[in-house]
Amino acid sequence: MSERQSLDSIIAIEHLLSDEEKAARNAVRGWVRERFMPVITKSHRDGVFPMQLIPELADLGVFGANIEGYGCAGMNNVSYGLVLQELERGDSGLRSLCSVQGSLVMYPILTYGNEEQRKKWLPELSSGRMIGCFGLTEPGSGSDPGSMTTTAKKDGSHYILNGVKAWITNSPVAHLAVVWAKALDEDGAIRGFVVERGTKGFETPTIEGKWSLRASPTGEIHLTDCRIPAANLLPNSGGLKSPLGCLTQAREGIAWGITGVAMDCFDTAVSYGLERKQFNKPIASFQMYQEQIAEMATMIATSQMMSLHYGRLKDEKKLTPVQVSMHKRHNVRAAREVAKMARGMLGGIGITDAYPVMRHIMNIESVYTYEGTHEVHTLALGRALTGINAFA
Ligand code: TGC
Ligand code: FAD
Repeated sequence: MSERQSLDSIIAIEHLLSDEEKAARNAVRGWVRERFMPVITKSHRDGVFPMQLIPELADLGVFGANIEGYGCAGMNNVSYGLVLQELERGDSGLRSLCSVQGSLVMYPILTYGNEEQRKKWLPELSSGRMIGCFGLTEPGSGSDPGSMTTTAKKDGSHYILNGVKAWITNSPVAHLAVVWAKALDEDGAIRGFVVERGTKGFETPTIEGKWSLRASPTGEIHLTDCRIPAANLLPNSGGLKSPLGCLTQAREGIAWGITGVAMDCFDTAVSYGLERKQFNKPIASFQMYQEQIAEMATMIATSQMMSLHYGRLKDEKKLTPVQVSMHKRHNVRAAREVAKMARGMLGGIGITDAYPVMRHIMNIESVYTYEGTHEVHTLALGRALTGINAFA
């Protein structure tokens, strides 16, 4: 036997984190272990999010954690990334809830809203008293959101919204939705609107039959002559770049978060391999098992290093959308490979929920697709690196 080293000690980036960053990460890591892990297997089986935990999440400061003011924690982007990593180590649905709330609902209200709108909604959202959702995708408009058909028609001091949004995280439980629509009185320019639950013509049916992100509520948004006050228009939104700006925030969080899944799969496979014996030896002693451990460790190291680098760039306000595309594309693919290896390394029991790996594998399929599919980010990078736009 030789001395065992931790993956953290080999990656050796701990000393590059401040005490504040480590404290934010450790607080969420402890909460996930003590409060979330005991309930996630049943939540996943039942296909429900443990809504009773939302006040505790708000107390941890995870909603809009990188926003200053309005009751938000005001963390830097590295701390926020580490928080998302720890949430997603628990379950991608848990990280999704926080990503949508912070990056896709609070961020557009902060960035494209006026002060009155910020004061009205941001404290409700940071405290978890309100849950929000983000309606961009439609049944006929996914990777190409510019082709959306949802419309907003000005009618005196109101707008009338019509259309259907599909695949919307949290819509069945949301108190409000940030909805993107083409404004008919502005030559079809895309604008953002806040629609509150209870408004006539606003329905949010659940999408049933999901085998991925089972602990995350996903639904549609049906807008049928839905009449909202004109004051609910986000006045500084305009054009496809507004929703895409929100996606840049959320994609960066996903890139950080998904490595938590890879870390959980790695830890599970290493522990299992050291315990489980075949041919009178721990299976971790076999060369092919060790090769997979080495591959997984290297992918996690690369992902973490990329996250830290891009997190620091974001804190310097230098991070660009194409860098975020590379980050999301790389880290999600790496986690998908790590999780697949871990599943095989657990043998038969790996297909059950006795271990978290199969649940992570199922979840990753959504993460691979949402917030820009793997192929969309490939082409975003291809466009930047060649100057040729393959989407056009
Ligand atoms: P394109 O001509 O490239 O851009 C239009 C305007 O937008 C600007 N822009 C961006 N701005 C900020 N961030 C980005 N990532 C941006 N990408 C582009 C661009 O500069 C331009 O501005 P301007 O001033 O010239 O008007 O637009 P395109 O129609 O060619 O589309 C490009 C493409 C395919 C990359 C884009 O449409 C895209 O990203 N498609 C993927 C759609 C997507 O990701 N949907 C996600 C829906 S939300 C979701 O999945 C939530 S899951 C949440 C969870 O549970 O965690
Ligand atoms: P399509 O765009 O039809 O793509 C199908 C396939 O074709 C993909 O493999 C894609 O990569 C490929 N493809 C498409 N265009 C090209 C191209 N030009 N070149 C090469 N390949 C291409 N949306 C929201 O607005 N809000 C949410 O909260 C939200 N939450 C979601 C939660 C879940 C669980 C899921 C699964 C999705 C969610 N989405 C949400 C929607 C998500 O963003 C879309 O599913 C995603 O953008 C892809 O769109 P699509 O499903 O219509 O697939």
